[in-house]
Amino acid sequence: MLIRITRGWEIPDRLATPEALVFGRRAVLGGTALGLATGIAGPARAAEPLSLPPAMRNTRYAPGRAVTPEREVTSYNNFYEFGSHKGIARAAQRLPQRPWTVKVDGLVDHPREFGIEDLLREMPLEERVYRLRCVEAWSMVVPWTGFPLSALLDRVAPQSGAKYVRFETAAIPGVMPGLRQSWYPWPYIEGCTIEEAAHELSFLVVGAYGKPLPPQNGGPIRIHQPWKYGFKAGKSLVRVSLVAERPKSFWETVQPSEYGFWANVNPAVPHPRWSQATERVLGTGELVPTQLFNGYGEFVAGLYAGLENERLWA
Ligand SMILES: Nc1nc2c(c(=O)[nH]1)N[C@H]1C(S)=C(S)[C@@H](COP(=O)(O)O)O[C@H]1N2
Ligand SMILES: [Mo]
Repeated sequence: MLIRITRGWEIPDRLATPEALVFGRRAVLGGTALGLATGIAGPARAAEPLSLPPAMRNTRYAPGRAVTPEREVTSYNNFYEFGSHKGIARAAQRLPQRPWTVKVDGLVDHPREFGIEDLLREMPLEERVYRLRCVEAWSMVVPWTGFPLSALLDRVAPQSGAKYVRFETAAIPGVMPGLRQSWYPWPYIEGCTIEEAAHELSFLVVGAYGKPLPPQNGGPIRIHQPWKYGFKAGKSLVRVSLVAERPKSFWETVQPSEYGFWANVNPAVPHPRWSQATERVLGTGELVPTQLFNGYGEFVAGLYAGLENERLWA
């Protein structure tokens, strides 16, 4: 299903300039804008404007839908650490983006703490236009810059006992007002199997729209596995651990009857309180049919052979 995406959203200069060059320039501009925004909104700010190295688009994963306008993606967010509503973008500007480290540890031969700048320099950056389908039945299409999770795992050499990957995200009380909602099991944890983590589609995201990933979208680094519901996509990662036991996620702890470990998108399996058959497209408001594995079945269905007795869909 390789449908050419609509080009109507693209800015005119991108049509006339090689993408890598455009992204290089836009990254610098975007970084400056973000640096200024951060300076206005909060006390913690990077002295240097953030920037993102240029990255070529990988066209293997055509989204089959138009890219969602950037302003929608950066202003309609789920990030409970900043509040349990969609309008957290401004508050999230207080999340310091530099320095930032991600500890990669657990059952690995070479545990290491990576600075975000090390990752930007060392990892094979590319752009992928992925869909994101929230369990709340809305969706979006975003050009993310990032690198395969497998590239990070290769660096630390997982041991044979590593069966799962646990993602831990930032929890900074002075910066994140949502943490005062003490009935939630902070920090926000997510996880997947080692096979899912090694899959080519599992992507660590460090940018969006050719610019550094904004804090409200999980800057400076988040995970995205586009065949799963959006709540699996932990934002602002601080630790990635290879473990023997299945991690228990934030939402699984809060409401196990509604949110499980696998959470693969399936239009035929309703949420206990609503249908998952269709989704509302951010930006246009259009209602479209939801696809099995969010349309990525040709890539990922094989991961689940023999797991039919698992609760794969919620
Ligand atoms: N740390 C953290 N990560 C999170 C969340 C959150 O509340 N906290 N919300 C999740 C949910 S439910 C969704 S749909 C996506 C939303 O990503 P977006 O705001 O970039 O669209 O982030 C996911 N990652
Ligand atoms: Mo979500």
